[in-house]
Amino acid sequence: MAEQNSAWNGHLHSCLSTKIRLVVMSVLWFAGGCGGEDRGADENLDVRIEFTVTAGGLPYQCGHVVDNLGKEGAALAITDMRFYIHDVRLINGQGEAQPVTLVDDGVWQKDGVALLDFEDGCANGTRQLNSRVQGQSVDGSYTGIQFRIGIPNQLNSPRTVLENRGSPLNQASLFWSWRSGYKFMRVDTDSDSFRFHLGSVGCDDDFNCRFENIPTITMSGFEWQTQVVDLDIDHLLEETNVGENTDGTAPGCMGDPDDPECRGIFARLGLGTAETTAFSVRAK
Ligand SMILES: [Ca+2]
Repeated sequence: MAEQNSAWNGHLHSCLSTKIRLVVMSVLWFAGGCGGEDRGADENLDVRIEFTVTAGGLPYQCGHVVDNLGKEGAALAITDMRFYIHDVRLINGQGEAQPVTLVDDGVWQKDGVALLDFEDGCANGTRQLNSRVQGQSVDGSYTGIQFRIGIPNQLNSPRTVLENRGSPLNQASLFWSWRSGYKFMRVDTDSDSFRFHLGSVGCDDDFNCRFENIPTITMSGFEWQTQVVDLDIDHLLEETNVGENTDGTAPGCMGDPDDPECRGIFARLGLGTAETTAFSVRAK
């Protein structure tokens, strides 16, 4: 009986070992398959798209005072300047858009989202900077670009736990604990009465939002090898009185389209009927 048990145990052990090996091999095969999906079969073009931010006609510098900002010409230091983008596409001469598959890099890119970070920790941000997104696309000649600002709605949630998200989706300073969901773009100043945080607003528990506030930026005449995408803060704020906040509203613009401080900024980002004028194409 003991021998039978031993034989049976031996058979069970051997059988389990085989099964475990098969499971491990399947997992490895599956993981390899998943890794392979990062780069689509036809995606053999390595793409690097560079961004700049301009303020007062000069490259943006964290904490430096910019004169003549907004409708009334205020002087403010801009102390945070970060935004997420996703759904990056290059557009060819026939008007066809090819996705750029962003590579997870453990810091700036994850799950198809990239964080562009132009502040160096002069106030509440981080020392690290990032001004480019990297990925793969289908080989070809491209003359335009499209991308969306923010986080895809399916990655956003009032219950999002940042600790489990990985960088760059784990930044507490880019999350609205008081209203839920991510801050898609964060522009702070040294004035308590003006800051601009873009995000989805009016969302229910399933994150169906009255205003998703995810702008789509499309630009023609863009060649990624020789040109950059520039965000001009002067243009972003030019229709807004940044020196004074409307009574009874959040300081500056916190994503509510009905807030007078949001109207001009939303129009400049192409939210609504206008095309963006805050973003433009510049030579490298
Ligand atoms: Ca930073």
